[in-house]
Amino acid sequence: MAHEPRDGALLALAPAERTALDRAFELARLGPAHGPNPRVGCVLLADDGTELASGFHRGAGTAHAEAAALDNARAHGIDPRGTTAVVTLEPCNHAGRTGPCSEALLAAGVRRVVFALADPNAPASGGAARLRAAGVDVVGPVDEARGRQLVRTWLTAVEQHRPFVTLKTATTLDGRVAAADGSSRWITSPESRAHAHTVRAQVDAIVVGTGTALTDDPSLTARAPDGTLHTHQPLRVVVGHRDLPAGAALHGPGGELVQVRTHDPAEVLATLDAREVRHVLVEGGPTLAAAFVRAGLVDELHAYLAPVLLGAGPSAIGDLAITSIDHAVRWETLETHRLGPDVLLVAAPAKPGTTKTVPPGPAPPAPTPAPPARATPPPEAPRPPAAHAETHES
Ligand code: AOF
Ligand code: ZN
Repeated sequence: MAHEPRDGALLALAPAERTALDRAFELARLGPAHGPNPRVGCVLLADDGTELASGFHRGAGTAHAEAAALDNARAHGIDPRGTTAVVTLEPCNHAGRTGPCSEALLAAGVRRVVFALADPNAPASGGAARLRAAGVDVVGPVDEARGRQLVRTWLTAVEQHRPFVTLKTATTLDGRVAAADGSSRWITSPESRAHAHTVRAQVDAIVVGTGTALTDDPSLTARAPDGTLHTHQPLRVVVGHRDLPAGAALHGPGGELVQVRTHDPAEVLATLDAREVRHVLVEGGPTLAAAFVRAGLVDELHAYLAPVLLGAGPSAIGDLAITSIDHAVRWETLETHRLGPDVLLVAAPAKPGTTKTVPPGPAPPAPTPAPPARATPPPEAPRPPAAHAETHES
């Protein structure tokens, strides 16, 4: 797609447009993190830069952010003609679950459109070109990095045709998930477990192997600390061939239960992709976790580390067929958070060539300091109360 030059694209915006873009990103985050569609925010500006109306997308089947902003304007008796629409994602150009935003913006007489990220979703893309062809002043993409970060799980689905995978581990300092006798309740702190539940409430599916399902009899629900179920319950996916007993907790209240009778992570993800699952949380056990790591199908690691030692017992990740440190699977730490006595490490697969082991010999020159870990709050932690009840997860 041909667009305006990217370098300095943000700086070329009017200050009011840059502020409006920040606000559009804030609004987008009020939308649900789960679901098939991306989070999108939109602000309508008057010629003098004042915000006239705004909107965000509340999930598949509801109005897109641009349509929500136009509706919001009209509901307040504001004529959107001549306004500038500032959007986090390129307006869509397709009639899907709702009508094309390009046409809605044209019909409303919007004069200028600024967007952060081009829409890579082929069926929906082309909104910028359509608007330009109709004489609208269109500027974008102006902030691809921020735009991609906001919708990263959805982008994985659009670009790689599979859900984004977060692997969760909850271990002792020596990487164990249970004692030698199999007892495992509880290794991590209540704070860690509460955090893990807020993550569950924001994903589309939780995936475990049959081994874990049979041994631990988990319910795999997203719960508040008092045990009440969150409004959104992810799909509960059990991977493997063995049947679950009729009385398994997984048959109890919670998200839909799906069994995928395979040991191939790619097949699991293909099955879930066909159901428009965008973000899966793999919770174990060690065999399934190892299969996802070996297949290169983990995008993000959430490692909850408790200050506990066991010295024996199964570890979080099974055999990776690695016999030399040269072949270690290395990660890049993105964030660290303190959760009561525990630490949560959020990591992504290291990019090739960035984490070579230091060869023996004289000490290398001191490295430039790493950028500071991102600020709290922890990822996917409960957001501040949203203005709209259905988007507030707790
Ligand atoms: C959204 N919300 O605010 C915008 C989207 O499933 P549909 O028919 O609603 O279309 C979803 C696609 O539309 C989505 O994948 C993206 O490409 C585009 N833009 N989607 O859900 C929005 N602006
Ligand atoms: Zn749209």
